[in-house]
Amino acid sequence: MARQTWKIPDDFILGAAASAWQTEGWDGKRPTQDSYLDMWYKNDPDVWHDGYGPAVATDFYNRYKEDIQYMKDIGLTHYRTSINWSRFLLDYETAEVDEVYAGYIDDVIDELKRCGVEPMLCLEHYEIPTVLLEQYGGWGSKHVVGLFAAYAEKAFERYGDRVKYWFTFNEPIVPQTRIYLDALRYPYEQNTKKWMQWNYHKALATAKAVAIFRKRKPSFREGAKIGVILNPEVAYARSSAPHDQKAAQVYDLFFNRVFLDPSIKGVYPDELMELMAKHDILFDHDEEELSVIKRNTVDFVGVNLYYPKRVQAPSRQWNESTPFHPAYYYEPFELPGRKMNPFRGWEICPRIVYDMAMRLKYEYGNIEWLIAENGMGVEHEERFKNEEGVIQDDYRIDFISAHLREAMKGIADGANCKGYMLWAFTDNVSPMNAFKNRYGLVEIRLENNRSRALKKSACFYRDIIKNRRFETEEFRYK
Ligand code: BGP
Repeated sequence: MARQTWKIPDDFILGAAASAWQTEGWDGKRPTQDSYLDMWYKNDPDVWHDGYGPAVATDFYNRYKEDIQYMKDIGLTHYRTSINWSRFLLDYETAEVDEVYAGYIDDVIDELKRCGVEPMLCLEHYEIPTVLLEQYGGWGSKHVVGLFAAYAEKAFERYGDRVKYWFTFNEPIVPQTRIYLDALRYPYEQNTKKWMQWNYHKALATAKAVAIFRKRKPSFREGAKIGVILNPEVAYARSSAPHDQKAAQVYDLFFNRVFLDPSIKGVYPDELMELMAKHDILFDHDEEELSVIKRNTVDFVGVNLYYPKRVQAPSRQWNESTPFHPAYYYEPFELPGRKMNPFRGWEICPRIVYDMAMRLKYEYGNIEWLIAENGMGVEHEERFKNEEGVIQDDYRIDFISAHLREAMKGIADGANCKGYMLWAFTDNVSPMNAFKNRYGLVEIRLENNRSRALKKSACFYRDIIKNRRFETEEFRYK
């Protein structure tokens, strides 16, 4: 097969991502500062792979200097993590800052900058404080939206002089989809109306944070911008038949446009409003809130892209006593011969990057965006070690190259894609899967006091950052 060489624009971001709760560990955390993830792990440690959870994670809280040295060595242009809301404040009602934790974030930012790595901060990567879930029902509450806005303001105040790239949420749809739509996560309650209320309040919280950010912006770093990281799943219909097309279109409304449209266009799609009313899951809202959303759309978007969503028209009868779930309108379709990552159970389909790029170009005003996460989690990577003990993760190199190639094709066709952030910088803790599937450029050796070691992919990434070019084999899409 012919090899192709791809040139990467000089200003294209080539970074890596992580989050607070998946890396930091609990060292220094006060007993009152549990996040949702901490609470879930404490209540249900057995559902976490090998019983390992966020308690120690990668111990980034103590080892960030060492990790940032690796970032410098690889040459990452940017590093994204989150501020842990539950730890950043001592009092969530008054937004009193915890100086110890805030000082640690100061140090991380300064160290990154000293090493030539631009920090990106996200305000919530599922780290809602537990007490807000217990007292107010979490994102079901309008009061919590206000508390988030107050927290955002404190974070902007503290770090706005040094941090240029801000995000309100990472994948805001995910926790409530797992909790209330599919009842797969603690407290395992199926409640579609709550799911939609959480979706709405997070869109509103983004708009409120954007409004505060814009007010404060003159004192910020030049070029500072605020966005949200979404995980729209490129939805492919099984066929061109109208019923399959409709399945994909409805899937897209409930899972993608529910955040894309309010965040970028400032309005909800009429079709979605109608469907919500029809199924009695319309969120509680008023005109003033909708106008806040309308006036405060994001500057740019982060898009997490891992796999496509393939759907077909439902073939089974829906039992009328089953609570409404968007799956009323679709069922998953498995493409025969699809290429899979068997460890995560996700289809590998690099074309999603190009298709998303074109969608943002034509349907969302060609807003500036970046691939905020893309990566490949693999189990038992130790079997790929060479004689020197370096993991030979050629599959990850192929995976990155294939997805980057689609980004380059998109840019050639006018996409406004500004960067690629690999998930993840080091191996880290996944919800429930913990350290089962490894994603990092840098290996974490749990058995050896969590020592770090570069994988082969880290050297590949260093090369492409330095040389601004990479090669791929041309292959046909599945
Ligand atoms: C994204 C999340 C990340 C990360 C990643 C990998 O959805 O934003 O936090 O976990 O997926 O998925 P997983 O950890 O479930 O394997």
